[in-house]
Amino acid sequence: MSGVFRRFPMNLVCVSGRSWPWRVSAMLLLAICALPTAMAQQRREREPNSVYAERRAKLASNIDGPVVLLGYTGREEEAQAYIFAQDENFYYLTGHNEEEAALILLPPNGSRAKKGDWEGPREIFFLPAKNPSKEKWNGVRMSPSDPGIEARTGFALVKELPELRATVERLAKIYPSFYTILPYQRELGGYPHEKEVVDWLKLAAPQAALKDIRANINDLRVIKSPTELSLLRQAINLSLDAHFEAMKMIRPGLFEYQVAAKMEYVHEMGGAEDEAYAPIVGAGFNSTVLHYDKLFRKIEDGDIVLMDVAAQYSGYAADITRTVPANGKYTPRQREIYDIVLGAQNAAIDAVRPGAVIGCREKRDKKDALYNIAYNYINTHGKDLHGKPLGQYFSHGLGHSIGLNVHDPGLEACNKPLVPGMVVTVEPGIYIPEENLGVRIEDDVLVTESGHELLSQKLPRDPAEIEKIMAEAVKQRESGPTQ
Ligand SMILES: [Mn+2]
Repeated sequence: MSGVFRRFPMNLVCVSGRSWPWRVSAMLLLAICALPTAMAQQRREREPNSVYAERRAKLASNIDGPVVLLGYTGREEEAQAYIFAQDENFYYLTGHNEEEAALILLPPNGSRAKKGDWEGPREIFFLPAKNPSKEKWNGVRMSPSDPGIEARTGFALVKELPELRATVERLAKIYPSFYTILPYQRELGGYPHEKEVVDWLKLAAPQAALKDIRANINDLRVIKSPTELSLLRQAINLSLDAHFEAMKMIRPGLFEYQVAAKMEYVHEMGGAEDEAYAPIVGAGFNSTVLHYDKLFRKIEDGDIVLMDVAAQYSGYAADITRTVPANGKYTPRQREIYDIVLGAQNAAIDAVRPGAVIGCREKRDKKDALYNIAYNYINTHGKDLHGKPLGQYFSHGLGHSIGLNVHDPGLEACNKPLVPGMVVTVEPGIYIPEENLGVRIEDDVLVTESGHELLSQKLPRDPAEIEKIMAEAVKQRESGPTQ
C-alpha cells in the first residue's frame, strides 16, 4: 500500500476540496481549514470537539469510578512502512491521532466514592511534553505547553504524560474501582497494548478493582453520529468510484493486483488515507476464497472476478464487493448464480429496519433474521452440479457493523435489534470451488427511523447494467489511446 497520501498535508486538502467528486460536508471542511498549520501531522478530518465530549459524558454517566485509557505509543509495530494510527476506542473518545496520550474520566460529581471526592476536573487529558529534538525527526506534535491546547483538544485540563501515574495513585485513594479496557480472555491474554495498560494500572493502583469498559464503548460506537456518517459516506463514495473504474478496466490478461492498484489509486487520489482492509481481488477459483489476498493470478477469459475492496476515509471504513465477468459477459451459469445472490441480497436489504436482527449462521432459529432471509432464498433457488441446494455454499455471515473498524464492534450478538444510526453491510455470497465460481455482492446500509438507506446505491448491482458498463469501456479502449 502506498504511503504517499497518508502524509497528505491538510492545507492541500483544503485547496483541492472543491474538485472532489463527492461533496464534503461544509462544516467538516471548514473545521479542518481553520486549524493552525501545526496540525499538518494530523492527517484526518475530525468530528467537532463537542461530539467527542458528548461521548465521554455518556460513558462517565454510567460508572462509579475513574476510567483510565491509554492511546497507542507508536511503538506497536516495527515495520519501516508503519504509519501511526490511534487505538480505535481512544480515538472514538478523543479524536486524537498522535502517540502516547492518556485519558482519565471521572464519574459525575456527587457519585459515590470511598473517602471524600475528587475536587479537580472530571476529565484529564495527558500528552507527551514538548520535545523539539524528537520533532526534528518526526514533525510537530501537540503538547500540554502549546498555547490554546485546551480548545484544540477539547479538554479543560491537559497535563504532561508523566503526571498520569501520580494522578492515578491519588484517585486510587478515593475510588475502590477503576475502569479500563480489559484484554479478551480468549486471545491468550489479549492484545499486547491492552495487557500492558492493565499491567501498568495494577502497578499504579494495586488495591483498585479493575472493571471492563469495552462493552459500554461498543454500545456507543455502534450508533453513528451525523459527522461519523458524513465520513463514512466519503469512504463509501470513494469505494464506489474505485469499483466503477475497476469494472471499466477489467479484461483478460490483467493481473489481480493491477486491478487492486487502480482501485487504491482512485481511493487515495480522492482523499482516502488508506485502504479499509487488504484488498481482495479474486479471479476464477480465487473468487471462492473468502479472504483471498495474494492477488497473483492473471485474469483469464471466462473467469468471474470478485472484488472486495474499499477505502478508509479519516479513519472510517467502507466495505464493498462486486463480482463481474472478466470478458464483460457472464456465462449462463455465472449469471444464474449471480442472480440468486442478488435476489438474496435484495430480500435481506428490504428487511433492514429498526427492530430487525442480522442473525447468524450458527443460530438459525429466528425466521425473519436477515441471515435467514438470505439463506432461505439461496437454498430454495438453483442447485449445485449434484442437484443439491445451494445454502451450504453461503459460507459466512450476512453482515456486520462498519465504522472506525471494517468489522466495527457493537453487533457481535447476532440477535441484537438494529436501531436507527447503525450502518451495516449486507453481503450474501455463494462459493462453489468445484465450479471455480464465487459470487458475493456487498453493500453498506444505514438503518433509518423508517427503514433503511442504501448508502452504496450508486454502484450498479444489476448484471445487465454491469455488462453494459464493461461493453462501453471496451468500445472506448478500442477507439481511444491504449490505457
Ligand atoms: Mn464485509
